Amino acid sequence: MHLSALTLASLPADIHTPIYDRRRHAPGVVHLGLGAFHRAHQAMVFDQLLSAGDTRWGIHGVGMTRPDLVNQLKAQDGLYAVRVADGTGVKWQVPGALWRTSVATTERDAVVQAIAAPSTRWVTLTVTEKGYTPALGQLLLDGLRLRQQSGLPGITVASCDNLQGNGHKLLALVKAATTEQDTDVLRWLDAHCAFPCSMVDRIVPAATAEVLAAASQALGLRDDASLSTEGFWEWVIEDRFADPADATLLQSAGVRVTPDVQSYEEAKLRMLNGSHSAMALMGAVTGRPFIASCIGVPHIRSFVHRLMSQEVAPHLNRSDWANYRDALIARFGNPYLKHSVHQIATDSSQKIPQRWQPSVLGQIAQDASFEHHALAAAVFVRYTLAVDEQGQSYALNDPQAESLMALGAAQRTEPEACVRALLAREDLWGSTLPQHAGWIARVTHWHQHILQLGVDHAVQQLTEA
Ligand code: CS2
Repeated sequence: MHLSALTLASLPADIHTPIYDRRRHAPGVVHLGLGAFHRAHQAMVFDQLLSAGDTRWGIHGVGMTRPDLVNQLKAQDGLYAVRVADGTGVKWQVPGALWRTSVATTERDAVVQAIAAPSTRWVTLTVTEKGYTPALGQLLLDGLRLRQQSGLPGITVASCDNLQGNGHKLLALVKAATTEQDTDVLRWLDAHCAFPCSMVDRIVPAATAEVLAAASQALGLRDDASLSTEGFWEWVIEDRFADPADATLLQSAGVRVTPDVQSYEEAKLRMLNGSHSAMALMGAVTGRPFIASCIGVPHIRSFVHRLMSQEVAPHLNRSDWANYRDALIARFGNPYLKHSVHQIATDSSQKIPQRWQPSVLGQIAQDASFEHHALAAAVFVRYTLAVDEQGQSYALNDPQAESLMALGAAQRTEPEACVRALLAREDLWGSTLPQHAGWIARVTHWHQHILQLGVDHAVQQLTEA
């Protein structure tokens, strides 16, 4: 038997389940990007607000591309179990905030109607870095225009993707979709809608067979949509809401509301995500499957510690960065997470710009060393060969996969030309680094070291220096 509204009552008593009525009210939130992250992060914040009796936080979840996941969730009435596990213990919870589901590619009109529904007060998004396309701007604009034309109140549209200034980027995308006929909509958008920036954090790996098996054991029911996460979560959001009263409400659920999210965004993208990308690429090339297996290696751990302390922290506006760093290293080692390096290496071309570039530029401006980032970039070059150091091939899952692999293909025979060609890509490295002789020289140096002696040897040498 599956987890569903009907079987919910049969769950063991120690599993936290929704106690509120999930059918009487229309959803107040439309979420675009119904992946693992949202379901174990914001959906659990909204679950808390619903549990406190505020019926406006039910979610209409929209899968952008994957009908399989949406169908599974539909079959389970939007219910799924989350294992929250780390050094402090293991517990299971079934959040109940997901009330409706759609798939954007096949049910676009339903999504537009949902954005324009009278009950909708928020749209949240986790569509990944590569999801910020004109089509997304158009989808949101169509929904917002319909709201405006129906005389409905404005809403809060909150981007929760790992992009610097995500709210500004999203608003720009929506505005870029407008035409001359949209002057009223534009005026209404500016006056009544809010696009706050936000930083979200919780490590939520894509589910594995191990998690699904553990879920059916814990629940006594089959759950094809269960997830595993850590106890830690953070949501820092800019104090900019269509309904200003939402600030206090979100705070009551543990969300940090602040006038300035930028310093949190920067620290998180460069410390957590920057280290993640470096470890993921190292793991992919050395054949270590999970982040925990990478951080468990003393020289990789030392590399990550030094990357954050020496090259990232000097450019952050966060005085508690040493505590933040140590907490991150502990989180990376969480043995329950089984966070696949290939999952994090996915879309590296879209991630590297936010995660590495600002620290390297900061170091250059201060005439300081960028060796750790140069080594990470060299590992990225090696990664484009699509075969690990044991000879196992792997797929590059990236919108730029084809062009990256073409540029990196001959790196064993023409290493310098390949490094140059990959470092010349402004979409990854911006406009300064492709011209910076010192940067190119150091990446070339580490790349040669890696080809001759391997990633571990290079990391060891750098961290012992
Ligand atoms: C990861 C993030 O997949 C990735 O690129 O770096 O998903 C990371 O786990 C989250 O941002 C943590 O909050």
